[in-house]
Amino acid sequence: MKILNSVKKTLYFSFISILLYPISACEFRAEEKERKPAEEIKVTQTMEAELTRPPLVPKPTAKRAAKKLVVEMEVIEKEMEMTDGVSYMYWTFDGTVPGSFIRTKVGDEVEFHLKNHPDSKLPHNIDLHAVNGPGGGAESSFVAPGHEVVFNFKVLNPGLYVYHCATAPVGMHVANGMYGLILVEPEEGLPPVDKEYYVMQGDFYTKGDFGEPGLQPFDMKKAIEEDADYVVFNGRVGALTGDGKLHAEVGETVRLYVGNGGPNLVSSFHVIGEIFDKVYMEGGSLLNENVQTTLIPSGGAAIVEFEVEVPGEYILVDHSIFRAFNKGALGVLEATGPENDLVFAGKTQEGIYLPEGGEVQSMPISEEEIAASQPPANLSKQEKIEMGKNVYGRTCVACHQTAGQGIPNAFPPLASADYLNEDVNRAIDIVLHGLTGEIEVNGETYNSVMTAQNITDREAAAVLTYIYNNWGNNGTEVTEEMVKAQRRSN
Ligand code: HEC
Ligand SMILES: [Cu+2]
Repeated sequence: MKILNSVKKTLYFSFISILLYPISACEFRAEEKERKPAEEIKVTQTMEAELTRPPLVPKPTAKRAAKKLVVEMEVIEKEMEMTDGVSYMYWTFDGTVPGSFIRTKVGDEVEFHLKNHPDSKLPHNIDLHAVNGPGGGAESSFVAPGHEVVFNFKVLNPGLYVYHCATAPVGMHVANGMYGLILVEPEEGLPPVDKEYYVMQGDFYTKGDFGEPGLQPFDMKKAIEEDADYVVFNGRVGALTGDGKLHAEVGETVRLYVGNGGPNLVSSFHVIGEIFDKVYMEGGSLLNENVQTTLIPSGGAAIVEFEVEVPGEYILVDHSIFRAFNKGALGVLEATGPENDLVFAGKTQEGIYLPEGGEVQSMPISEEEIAASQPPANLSKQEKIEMGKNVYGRTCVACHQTAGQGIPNAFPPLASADYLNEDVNRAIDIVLHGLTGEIEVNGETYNSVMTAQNITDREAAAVLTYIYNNWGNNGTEVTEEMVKAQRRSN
């Protein structure tokens, strides 16, 4: 009886479900009707795709219908500058790192032509993350030097996607710069903004350390160990600084298409001084708001948007911050236009903090006061030593230690230092301009970086005189004129 009962129940529920099924299926279809499946979008016209070099982005697609889109790309292996005095044999899509930006919209049927320049040494291919199909096109696009292949795909999913070479050894092709971005806009297009830019991070592995001059070959061991020498935006140190700065006017909305080619490192993408009003997380459809730093995985992307409220320089960084200041992951967006004191007023007050008295004094401001606070010129040797002691305590002591003894393997000694006593002009030069590379001090090798010290000529003369007249050094007196001469000679 019990069994029969449960069978009845099951039958009953099945019956109900059968009754309900057509209704829910109808509802589902109704929803689908509003958003036509991308496969069903018909294309009639053919159009040559506009491709742009970084940091530029092609025109929005909002105003056009889906089309047959012809993309022409060429693989070029070429030597380019990594940073001042350092070059690298890059492998590229269209001669830039990252490769050309491709802008499509849902429903587009892409006819992709991939050429491999006859001067190339190796075959290459392309895997586009925007493709639904084996290898993202990699298998169909394998192309030998001096050949061209054509393959076709329809873009179905809106989003910002990475493309990259996927020829073995894949890691090496990616590490040499073979990546870029393809944008698939939704049917209605992305909302309009004032400025759009294309930025892509990548990590590089070279035989020599950061800054070591010459043509630097790829280092497989460092790549496997993920020990990057360079982490950069748009293929090289300084691609987005100086002449490469990005621009916006105050009040404009900026949209950055940010990718990460890797091959290894995840980016903590951040713009110093700005908050992302919107982030299309991982380049997909999920919109986040009010974001400080967004993660961009290797082989991934994000679209970030912000309005610029105040003029000034906004610094693009990977907030894994040593990468920014020591490996190159730094760019600049310069905003021009009127100040807005309500949003940002800059430093409005600085006083001297006196905990005991609780009294806050203002800093000297008049020129006379500044002049009076400055020590007079033509100091005697003894006066220089006194002033130098003070300068040393403010600046050099952090690294070279209180008695100039240094720290083994990190900071060379200044006490009884043969290197220091050998050449006074060289020592002046080090204080003014910094020092990198291998040196030997008292029989020990150091290979590190001393940054240029931001001190006046008078302070430099004083601090060096102090050092030369202490801790067993040779008693040299350094004059302001010697420092000035050294500054001029560089
Ligand atoms: C941030 C740490 C740091 C600070 C601050 C610093 N140095 Fe250095 N200094 C170094 C390092 C590191 C080296 C070795 C660089 C290399 O290996 O190429 C060095 C090398 C030197 C040398 C040559 C080597 C030697 O031992 O004679 C002199 C001279 C020197 N520093 C003087 C100064 C003076 C003077 C100041 C302050 C005005 C100063 N440094 C501040 C880190 C520092
Ligand atoms: Cu390749």
